[in-house]
Amino acid sequence: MLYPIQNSVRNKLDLSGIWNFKIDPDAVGERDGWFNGLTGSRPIAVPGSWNEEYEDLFNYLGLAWYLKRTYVPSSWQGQRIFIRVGSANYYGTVYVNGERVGVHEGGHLPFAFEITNLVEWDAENVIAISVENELKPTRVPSGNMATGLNRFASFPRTTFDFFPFAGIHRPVVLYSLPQTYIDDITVVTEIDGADGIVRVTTRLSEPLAAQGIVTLTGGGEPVQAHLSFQDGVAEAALRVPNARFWSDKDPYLYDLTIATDSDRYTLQVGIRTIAVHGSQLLLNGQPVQLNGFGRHEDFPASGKGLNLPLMIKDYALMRWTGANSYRTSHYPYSDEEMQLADREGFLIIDEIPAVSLQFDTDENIAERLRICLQQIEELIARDKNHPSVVLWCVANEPMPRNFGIGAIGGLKEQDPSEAMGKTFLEALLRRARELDPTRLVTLVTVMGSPRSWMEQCDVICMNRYWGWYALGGELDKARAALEQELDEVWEQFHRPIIMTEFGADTMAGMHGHPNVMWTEEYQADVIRMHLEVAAARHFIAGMQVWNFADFAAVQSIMRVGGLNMKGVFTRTRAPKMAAHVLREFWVKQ
Ligand code: BDP
Repeated sequence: MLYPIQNSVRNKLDLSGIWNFKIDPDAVGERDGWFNGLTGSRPIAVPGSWNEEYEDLFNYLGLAWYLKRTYVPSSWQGQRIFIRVGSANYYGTVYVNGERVGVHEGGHLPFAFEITNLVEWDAENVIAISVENELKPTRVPSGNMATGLNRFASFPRTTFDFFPFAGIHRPVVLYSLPQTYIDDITVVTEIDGADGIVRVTTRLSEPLAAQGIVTLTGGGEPVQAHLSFQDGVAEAALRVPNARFWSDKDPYLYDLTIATDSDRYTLQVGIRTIAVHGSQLLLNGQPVQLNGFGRHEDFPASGKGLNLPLMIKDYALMRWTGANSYRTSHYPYSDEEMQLADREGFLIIDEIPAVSLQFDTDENIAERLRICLQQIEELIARDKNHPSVVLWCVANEPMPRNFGIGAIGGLKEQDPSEAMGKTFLEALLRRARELDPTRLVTLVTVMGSPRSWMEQCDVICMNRYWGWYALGGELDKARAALEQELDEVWEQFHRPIIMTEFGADTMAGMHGHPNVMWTEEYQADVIRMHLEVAAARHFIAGMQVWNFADFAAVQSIMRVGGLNMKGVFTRTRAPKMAAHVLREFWVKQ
């Protein structure tokens, strides 16, 4: 799915701003024609999460309506017009001038509908979007169901540890395209000595025979190839002599332009390869470490809404710690984040929203599998051309049925959901590999889950809380347990390991001597211990601290003030002591 751009042929109109808003707890809006206008509405920001904007809506996850009136520029007449929603969490329905144009299920991924025949050219158009984020066992991620963690009752009843923010979280744009347009581009790069090879597959909106040109600019002489479309598809391979390869240290981007008789699209392209060799991850054939964080799209007032100044600040702070990588825990981040990662040289583990998958009833499992496969397809369609994305992650912490705090640190007996989970997870890994054989594929495991779930991963990704949920306060024992587990996993799989989570909740400003749990000193010690253990092991290919910043979780006895405080920065981005420890290890002098 190509990101809408403005150029000499294509147009876009960003509808971000203040919209009218009204909740619809009794779901009468469709019957009563709310798509034509909202009475008694209040203002709301798009993008944004309503839970952060209005105190009385903090816990509201039901149906709500957004409405905006806009002219469509008359210069767009004769073109095809689309509406695109960057993310509506969880279920969005779009109406244009009273017509229901489409629905989308699942948050954090964009969707678009053609609306050419519905546009009014001489009047304002009424755009309405209804969104609801009910927590249900059949959704991904799931909610309102029994889990091993229910004894720590939380509200709202998620199965996952972040606040289920609701709303339109990314921009809504109208865009125009020519009658026959470039519908999709897939770029695959290879390295041949000093040269780069850029393979480009382009698909038109119609299955036509046509001609075009692909041009790569940005390094010396432009490189061009002719495109001959058969049934709407054309392929070309460009050889770039003495190419400048994209990496975290030199994130060099070329411009790739496809031009046909009617359309034109420019994409930023990085020439790079990613592979696993023995215990190492290789970027352009050289060993690389993925050091950084698990993060969240989360901030006061904006919630999960796209927040551009925050994005810039977060990248600057990550750089300041010396990080070169993060995981989009626990859902795809915005298009704009991925573009910035390309430009700033971050190596991304790109994850679908499959957090805390449960293996309960056959019906629920079948439904979740359908949604996960859809999410993998949509994610890869959106992000396949980003050089920053090096790994697809198809699940975070799928939950063994016997999971419980008691089992953390060692689920020894056979879990009843092991076989079921393995079949499910391997179906996801397989699908991701089929759709993109050029990247690595993984899933992230929880402490105590069956090791067999890791078998088909290219890279082993482990979340481990030695020194926090297990052996808290006993860092010597925690170190020994961590060392033993890492060594065992290496012995079993002989594949690179990335610790995708480790850390400790920490109340900023709380200090202690001795360094007890929750103090800044304790978090600094936990992180130092992990980085030392990793440094002594050749098979560790990355260390990602949980979490970059404190973030909104649900209310529970585990989460002071409703926050997960494992951030090395506070929610408003002040560093804790641990941030300085990261600099000691990661900032190369
Ligand atoms: C892991 C989850 C993450 C949580 C973290 C924690 O992957 O979402 O926030 O633990 O408990 O289980 O802090």
